[in-house]
Amino acid sequence: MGSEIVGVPDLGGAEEVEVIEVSVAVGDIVEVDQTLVVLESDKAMMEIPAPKAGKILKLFVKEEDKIEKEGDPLVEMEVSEADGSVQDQSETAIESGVNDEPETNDEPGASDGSGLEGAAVSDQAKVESQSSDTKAATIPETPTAPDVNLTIQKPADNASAQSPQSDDANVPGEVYAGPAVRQLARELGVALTDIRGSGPRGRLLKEDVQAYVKSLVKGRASSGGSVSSAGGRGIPPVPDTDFSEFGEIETIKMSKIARLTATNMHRSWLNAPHVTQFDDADITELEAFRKSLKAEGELRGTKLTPVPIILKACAVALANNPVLNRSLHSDGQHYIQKHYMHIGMAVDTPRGLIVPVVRDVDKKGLWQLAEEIAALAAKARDGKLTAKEMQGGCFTVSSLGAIGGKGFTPIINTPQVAILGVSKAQIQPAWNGSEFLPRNMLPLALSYDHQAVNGGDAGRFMTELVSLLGDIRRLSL
Ligand code: CAO
Repeated sequence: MGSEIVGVPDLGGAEEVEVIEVSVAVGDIVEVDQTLVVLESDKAMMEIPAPKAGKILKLFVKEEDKIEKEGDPLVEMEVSEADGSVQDQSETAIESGVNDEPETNDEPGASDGSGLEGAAVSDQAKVESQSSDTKAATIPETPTAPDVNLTIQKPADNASAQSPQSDDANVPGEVYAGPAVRQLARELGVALTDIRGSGPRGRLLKEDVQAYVKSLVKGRASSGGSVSSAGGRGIPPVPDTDFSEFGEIETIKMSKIARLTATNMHRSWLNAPHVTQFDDADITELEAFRKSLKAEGELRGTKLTPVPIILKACAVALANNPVLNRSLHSDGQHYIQKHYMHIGMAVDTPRGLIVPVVRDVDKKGLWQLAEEIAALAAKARDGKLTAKEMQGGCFTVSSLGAIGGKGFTPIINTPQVAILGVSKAQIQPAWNGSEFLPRNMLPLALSYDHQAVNGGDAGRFMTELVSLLGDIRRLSL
């Protein structure tokens, strides 16, 4: 047994070097390459690893100490005599996405104009030290100059930073993490930039990576594993919060419908790139017509609300714009064009949101639709819908008209590719070319899946829908 002092290595000209972490304590048994101390300069972060296995006898530095010069002692270790060789500092490696960093780009976060700010926070583009200033000019016998891993924190400005292997590329901002942590993150397939560091100055520790992965696994499990992170950076989970710290709380069990709705909304939101298009339909004449049918409705025992008329208009607009009556095939190569016109209708019930489907809307008259809608809504509220009555929709209408609001962006009921959100109609001044007139305007919002529907398709559908609702005689054309 003998003792050995691990000292400050060649700093490659770095200035204002500070101890940001002492990773061991006196008495610790350490493995070869285990991090002893972490230094940070204006340019880089350096992990000082144990050159050999052994026991920590003495610490010469503590966190926030300033390093005076190369060779200053950091740690004294007890090591086996048989293993007492001093390591050659020429093995020093630089971990960086860059080779020759121009001085002008030294500020963390500085843009290089490539749009890849922060991309050099790469742990993959490993460059063995070749330039003379990164090698030790003199290797002191004692203290030992260990292998040093230097992680450059500043942004890249050359092509090497754009290595497709870089898990941090394209992500602005600094990442304070040593090579071992980066290695771990790489092995686990997580991006360092998604993880919050709990070490000094926000430095990422192995424990942070492990805790992050645990939380992801937990998040996936609780969402029924429906969240796919394949090919992307995954979805950072919302951290658990103890709300009782801030006041009185109560934990309420979600109903099955609420849980299903949450899963379906989450899946739709994540799978369909949503675009929402807005317009207002002038339903002044429609409303006059509807009111004129009130007495007849009473005789029939049916009330004609705007919803059956909106469904009918949607069926006509869908027939003329069949792109919105499609679903995407799961093979990613085909569309499935539907030649039937079943339209879902969102119903607000005390147990949650339910969407019964009105079948063959295109083939039915307004009174029949009104009856079916009222019957389905009643069944939905009473919990008496059959599974079949909720299946097979091509498109959905969600009407909040009776509740209020000027507009909302509905979430598509996938695998459908579009949904219409209807808000409360209101009298608005409308310009007829010579004067403002009070008109009853119905706000509409069409959300569509931009994988299947283009803006032009949606625009044509919406324009036709507005025109149909503006003059319902057109429904019969
Ligand atoms: N603007 C102004 N008034 C409207 C309107 C609109 N867009 N839509 C309906 N109304 C009026 C109706 O004309 C009726 O008034 P009158 O009695 O004076 O004629 C009144 O509001 C009540 O209508 P209703 O709700 O009984 O019937 P409906 O056919 O309009 O709606 C249904 C049926 C099932 C769609 C509705 O009851 C419902 O549940 N809506 C909520 C849907 C929902 O929750 N969507 C959100 C999904 S995402 O969370």
